[in-house]
Amino acid sequence: MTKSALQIARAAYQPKLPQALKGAVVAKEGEPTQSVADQEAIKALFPNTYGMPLIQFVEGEAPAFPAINVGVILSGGQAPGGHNVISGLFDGIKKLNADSKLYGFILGPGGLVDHNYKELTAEIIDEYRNTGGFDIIGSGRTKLEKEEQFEKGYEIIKELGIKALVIIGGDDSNTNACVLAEYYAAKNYGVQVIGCPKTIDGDLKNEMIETSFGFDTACKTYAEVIGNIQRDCNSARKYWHFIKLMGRSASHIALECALQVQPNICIVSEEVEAKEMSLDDVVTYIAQVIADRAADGNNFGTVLIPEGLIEFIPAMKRLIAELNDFLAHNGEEFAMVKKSQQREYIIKHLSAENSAIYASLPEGVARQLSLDRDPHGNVQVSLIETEKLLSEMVATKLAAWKEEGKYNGKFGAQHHFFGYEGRCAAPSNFDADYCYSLGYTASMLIANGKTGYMSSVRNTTAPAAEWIAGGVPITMMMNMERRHGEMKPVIQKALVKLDGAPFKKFAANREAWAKETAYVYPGPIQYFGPTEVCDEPTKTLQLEQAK
Ligand code: FBP
Repeated sequence: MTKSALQIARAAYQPKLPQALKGAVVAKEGEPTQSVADQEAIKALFPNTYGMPLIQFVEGEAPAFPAINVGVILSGGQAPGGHNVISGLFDGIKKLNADSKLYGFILGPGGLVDHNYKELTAEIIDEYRNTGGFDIIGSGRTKLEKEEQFEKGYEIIKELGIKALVIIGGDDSNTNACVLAEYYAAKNYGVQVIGCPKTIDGDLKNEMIETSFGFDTACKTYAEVIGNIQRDCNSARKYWHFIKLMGRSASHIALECALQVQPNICIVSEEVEAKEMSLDDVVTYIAQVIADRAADGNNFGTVLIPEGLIEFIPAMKRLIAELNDFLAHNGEEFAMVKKSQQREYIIKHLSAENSAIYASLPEGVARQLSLDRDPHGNVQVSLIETEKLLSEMVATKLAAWKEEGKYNGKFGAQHHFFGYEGRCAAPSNFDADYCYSLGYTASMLIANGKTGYMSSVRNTTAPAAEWIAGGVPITMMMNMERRHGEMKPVIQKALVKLDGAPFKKFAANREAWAKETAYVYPGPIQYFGPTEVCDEPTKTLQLEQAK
């Protein structure tokens, strides 16, 4: 395989570990824990894994450890640093005993069920250290939730003599990891299950999990290109750039990028919902900023849009809910309708309120809303071109204002969607270190016989040597939520908090950023150089952790 010069140099990078993990490690147990809500219900569902104590690893004397076989799964969307979680896990179990083995299940949780795996040897691991992507074993979105899947998985686990399984995933995958840990514990199968917090979306975080891995690198990658666009638009001064950013429901990525680049506009879905804004309110807000800048002679700017926005606009949410229901029941008939008549078909069948909203949408967006749902029955928000929807509607409003003499600028729009570009970027130093530490910590949780825990590394705004490594019982992060019409135990999703420091910082500055051209150009991620350039955590983490 031909490698770039950076890849070759980067392979030699030794990720930093917390001081406590550098030598022999012992587990210090804290107080028993409780779930964040619905304690009785969660306790009843997880009798074997509920209430376990928090774990912190400290330096100490560790006994000799027998060789163990461990399995690892990458679950869901890619996030920079996944390969380092695996190399940290590999180095950890090898340090415990050089005869330990690591097996990777291929293409996500489906690999466990289908018995599709490969042994990850030192040669393979060395090829992937500090690289982006999940291609070492691939990833997938199969949900591990049925008893027959757990039993199929157990067959191969037994065959390979696997003692512990590490599931690297987001909130849903870690919820499933916890259900699996409980199942194997209840059956006395002697298989431990450990989770690792992954997702570029940044929505798997809480008191004990400061950030999910990949968020740092993905945001820095997007912020680099948004910065470049800002410099371009400040040079040509003729375009408004509408930039949609990945992140599923939560607006963490858009907010973090806004804090890094100081755009003219950033929409935060959670605020739109809290203020019960309509689509027209959002369009009016954007158009007003554009008109105000035009009055100052500035016919250019940037608008950041979180990809989940549409679902947070109350009226759109109602429309999508009815569409989901309608398509679930009439999907076959709908598929038979000629493409050119599908729009009319939907308009005819929806309730009056939703039909009117649907009819008012630009054709392309209306079509995207009626496309196939994902395996969980959700609209695939990354396929909806919200950036075009907003810019078209803004253009219409500005044209009307022009007629009324309220606007006399020129409006030219460019559209971008940044998502996949950042998910497999080579991990920043932060993610390389954080991920390696998470993987290494997972090996220590395994060595200490733990199951149903998520690997946790805290104090992450301090230098890596001062990070605190340990484990958090996954049940501690759970509450009951309605999913597909049933109450289910799930890890609470972290949306942007409007009273949190990152949003407050943005809200305090946005008026100035709208009017002035206060762009910041973060430039590309740096791997070699001064620590303040190479190791800086996200603005979100810095603001959240500032005591
Ligand atoms: P995870 O939640 O699995 O980490 O995935 C994150 C994400 O990148 C979202 O931001 C995005 O909406 C989605 O995956 C896209 O999914 P797909 O890769 O299936 O197109």
